[in-house]
Amino acid sequence: MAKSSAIKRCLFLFMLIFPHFSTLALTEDGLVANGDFEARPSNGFPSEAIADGPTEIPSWRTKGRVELVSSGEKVSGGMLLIVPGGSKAVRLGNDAEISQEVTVEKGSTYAVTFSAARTCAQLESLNVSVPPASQSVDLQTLYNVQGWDPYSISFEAEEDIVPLVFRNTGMEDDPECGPIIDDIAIKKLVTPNQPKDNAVVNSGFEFGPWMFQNVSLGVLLPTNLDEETSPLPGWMVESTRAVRYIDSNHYAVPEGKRAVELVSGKEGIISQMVETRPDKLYSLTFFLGHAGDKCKEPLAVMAFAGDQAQNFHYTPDSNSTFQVASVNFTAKAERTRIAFYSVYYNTRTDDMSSLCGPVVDDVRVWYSWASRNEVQVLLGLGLSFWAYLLVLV
Ligand SMILES: [Ca+2]
Repeated sequence: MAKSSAIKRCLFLFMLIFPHFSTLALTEDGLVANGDFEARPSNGFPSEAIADGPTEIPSWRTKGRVELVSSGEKVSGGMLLIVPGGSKAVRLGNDAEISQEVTVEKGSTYAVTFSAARTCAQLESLNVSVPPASQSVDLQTLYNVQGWDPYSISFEAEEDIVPLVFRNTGMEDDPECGPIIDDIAIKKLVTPNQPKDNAVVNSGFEFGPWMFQNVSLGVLLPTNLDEETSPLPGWMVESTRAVRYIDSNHYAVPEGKRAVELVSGKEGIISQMVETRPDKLYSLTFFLGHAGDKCKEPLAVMAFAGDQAQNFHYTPDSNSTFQVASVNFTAKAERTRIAFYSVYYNTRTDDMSSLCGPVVDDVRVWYSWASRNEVQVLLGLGLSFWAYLLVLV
């Protein structure tokens, strides 16, 4: 008797506590609640036209003119609306926004991946914020011919529950203009441990934002000048245009499963400040490759290490999609900037408009066998040894 009542009491306590736990459960890596907008509103999808009026979007709060759009739908100009994934997406009108609360770990850094398309040729941009962090993503540049791209931004969680807000800050004359967004996912970022023999953090780009297995477009990383909160831990995108984060499921990746494709010419720069010791001689080595995405050659990168800059052309080899390149430099300070950009503006040979470029992976900065001074001392010793021998003979 006593035993069964104890069990009942436990069950009761469990039932009391469990819902509490479930509301506090951390948002898992991957799609946020109804992040693909495929969940059916209680009054049906607007295309079913049962009732006029604002559409409720399950799991999201909306402000202003937010519409659920369907693939195959046309705007008044006859242009087909682009729906990045599945059959539904949302379009944000002037000053409109959608938001939902996500449960995160205070103090941790998260990357948000989302797909976006512009609907009109005008300047369109999207503001993604997790207050107080906020970032505007420029949708003006079409990186690929499909008309949409996945993007990623990042934030540091200042609370355990934070609002994730997508807002169209634009003011278009045409109410049918405004960015379309879809496939919103979140991922908690981990900064990798640093190996002893390499000063570069996240040297193989294996740590980065969420990527959808079924999406073949990579993820664009827009400007991010804050190395502490970067969707690509350790790295900054310090230029006006984006670089593309690519995966080995859809691209030729030199090392591991992820790499970076420099798709914006001189306007797409990735960089990192690495720890160095002044006056020591270092080598920067990296893999320079072709993404296997029909990118038209020539491909070349400009690599920077401290005060050294060197240009490397990708020379195709039938056995490999990448080659090793290296730059020697003498560190001048405790921290040295390394950076890469694409020398050319490349496009794909099949559509002549999708942007592409050289791939960089497995970036290493390590001590050369001796510092320049030590080399000079050794050379000096060698010379005096021979001079001594000559004198003896
Ligand atoms: Ca890699």
